[in-house]
Parts: sequence; C-alpha cells; structure tokens
Amino acid sequence: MIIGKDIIEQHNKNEVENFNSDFAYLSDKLTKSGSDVAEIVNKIADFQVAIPSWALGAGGTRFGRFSYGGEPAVLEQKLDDVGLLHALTHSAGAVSLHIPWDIPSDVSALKESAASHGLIFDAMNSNTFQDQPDAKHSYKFGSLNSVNEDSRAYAVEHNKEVIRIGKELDSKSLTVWLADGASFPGQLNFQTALSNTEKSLKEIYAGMPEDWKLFIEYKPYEPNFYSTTIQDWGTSFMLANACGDRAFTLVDLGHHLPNTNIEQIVATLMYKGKLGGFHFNDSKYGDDDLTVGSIKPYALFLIFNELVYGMENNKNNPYPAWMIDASHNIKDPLEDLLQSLEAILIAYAQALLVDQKALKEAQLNNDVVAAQDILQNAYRTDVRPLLKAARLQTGAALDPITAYRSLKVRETLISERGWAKATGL
Ligand code: PSV
Ligand code: MN
Repeated sequence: MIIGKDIIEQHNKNEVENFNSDFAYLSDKLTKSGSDVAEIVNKIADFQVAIPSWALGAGGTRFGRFSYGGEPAVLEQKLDDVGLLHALTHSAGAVSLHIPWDIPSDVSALKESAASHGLIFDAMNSNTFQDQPDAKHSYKFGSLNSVNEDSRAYAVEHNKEVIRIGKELDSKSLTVWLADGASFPGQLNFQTALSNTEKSLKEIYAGMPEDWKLFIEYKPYEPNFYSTTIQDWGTSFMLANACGDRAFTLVDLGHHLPNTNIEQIVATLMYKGKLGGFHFNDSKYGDDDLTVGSIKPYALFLIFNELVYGMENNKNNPYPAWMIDASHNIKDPLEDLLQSLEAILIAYAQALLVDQKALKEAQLNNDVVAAQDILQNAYRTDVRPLLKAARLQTGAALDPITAYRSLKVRETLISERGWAKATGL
C-alpha cells in the first residue's frame, strides 16, 4: 500500500478549517510573547526519528505473543510500513535495521525502495544476545565480555559483518546493545568482563569506516538479573572514551532504574560531547518499551529541554541519532508508532518554547519559583497546532491517526499480506 500526497491533501481538506483557527490563536499568542513561530515550525518539520525494523510487528513478552494481522513478513515490507508512517507524518524519514533479522537479499533493490519512500538507513544494530540456528559459538554466557575467546571473537566478527552490510546501505553508525552480564553473584569477574568488553569494542571500532560512529547502549538489568557489564551511562561513557572520538553513549529511556534523573544524564553527556544516540519509549517500572509519552510526559519534556539546550550550546556534541525503541503487545504497531512520533514532537515543540533567556536570569537570581513557572508555562502550552502546521508544510496528514483509520491502512495490509508473522523482538 502506498499513500500518495494527493490522497493526504484530499483528507486534510476536512480538517484544515479547524486547524486554521487553532493555529491563528496559538501563533498570535506565541508571537506576542516573543517566539519565532515560523522557525519553530521549521524545526519541527525537520525533526526525523528512525523507526526500528523490529517495532513494526506485534511484540510479546516471555508469556506470550498475540499476532497482529498484516504484519510485515520480509524486510521489503518493513520498509513499506516505515514508508507509510513517513507519508502520514513526514517525521519518520529513517529506518534502523537489526542483523541478522534484516539481512538484505538485494541491496540495490532495497536502496531503491528506501529512496522511493524518502527513507535513509540510520544506525545498524548487531545482535549478540541470541544464538542463531547455525551459530558456531554460543553467547549463553556472554558475547563481547566472554571468558570464552571463541565466543568473544565470534561476536566481534558479527559486529564487523553488520558494519559491512551497513556500508552497502549507506548507513553511518553501529549501535551495540549487550545482554552480557551475570545472573548470579560469583558467576563473573567484573573486572575481566569489563576489560574483555573494552577490548572487543576497540576491535569493532577499529573496523569501522572513518565516517562511522559507534553508539554504546547501557542497561542496568535484563536478561541478566544480577549484573549487566555495561550497566549505566558512566560505564558506557568510559568505554566510548576508551574507543575514541567517534564512539558515543546511547541513552535508551527505558534503561534506567526507577526515578533516575535522565535529563541530568543527557546534560552531562552533551556537555562532554558524548551523547550520540537516543532511543525513545516510556515505562512505569523498567524497560517496559511502552508508547512514548504514555506514562511520564513531563519527564520527557524535561529531557527535551536538556536536548534542546545541548543542541544549541554544545557544538562539540554531534547531532544525536533519534530512534523509537518500543514494543507493541496490544496496540496496532503502526498506530502506536504514530502516537510515539506525536509525543516526541510535542515534547520537542514544548522545549523549543522555553524562554532560555528568562530561565537563565531566574537561575542567576536563584529565583526558583520563576524557573519552575518558565518550564511549566512551556509544558502546559498545547503545541499541537504547531505540529499540524509542520505537517501541512511538508504534505503530511494533519491528524495522522485519523487519516490512518479512515484510509483503512490496517485493513488493506491484512488483505495484502494476510496473517503472516513479523520477525524480530
Ligand atoms: C533491549 O533492551 C533493546 O531494547 C535494546 O535497547 C536495543 O536497542 C534493542 O533491544 C534491540 O536490540
Ligand atoms: Mn534501545
């Protein structure tokens, strides 16, 4: 299924009147308070978030998985799904592949298909947390941290293979997330595990082309429940520094213990020029992989406030690679991703409204009340007309979920693909 611009234009006609009056009201209000509305709308229109190939089908838990009709069965169909999201929103202009789930059989056909949807290939993801059916060595007791030299070398070689595939697709970065750790005390020597991991990452880093970046994720627990070798941002940061200038920490919102001050982590990493990538999701308890903004939208706003500040002030930090890393157990995956994209852009737009000059002044005067008011004024602004303005400007749908439903996207995908199961998480 392909959604052409003309279909979207037609669909927007029903909503444009309401949009015009909402936008006029907000734009007038913001202009009076000193915001450059056109600039904000352009920034929202430019913001692109990569969709991971593994989020397009129904996810599952260790207790079960409930299939969803019309799921993409092959890589080409995954790209088509991202193409649909991009057509509806114009903010999902990239896809992130996971190897070996997404090994392309015909690279040039795949590149052509991506280009036809207006997509680029963002960070490539390696997988050393599962043994494949033809595996020569096991990752059961670790991969890059392994005490078993064969498993370690095998995992390094796998990452180099992912780089080779990514190069063909014009990707420019590799994300490494490790399940490596220990389930029980005494199982691992922490120092040996860390030093093996550092050695392996350095080998992978050395195998990257000059214009590539390495993103290192961290996570405090799961699947190992006693210790994770790269447990926190500090460990990731230390490893990125050991690798070199093109290695960075990647923050995944779900990879923190409850109540961690993630916005402060963001600020610290950007200050040091080491925030390379970002995975969006939301959670109540742990790595729940819920729809972005569904549980803690204010925390997301505070994080974006630091991201916006960092993008403005930390020129030593590269522009971060944005990706949604969520799982869809009961919602239609595409609708869930549309909701996530909306939540990301809402938080971004609200952060763009923060009066940075006034905030700095309040901070210099230790005016705590004013500082809170400045942040909350921005957070409590209904910025949705700004998102709609950006979408109208780029030929996307004013209301993507309404368009998705009235264009009967899921029904069409089911009739085209049937009940085939997606591969991935
Ligand atoms: C596991 O926690 C995880 O969600 C990581 O964040 C990776 O980015 C993703 O899976 C895919 O491997
Ligand atoms: Mn992640």
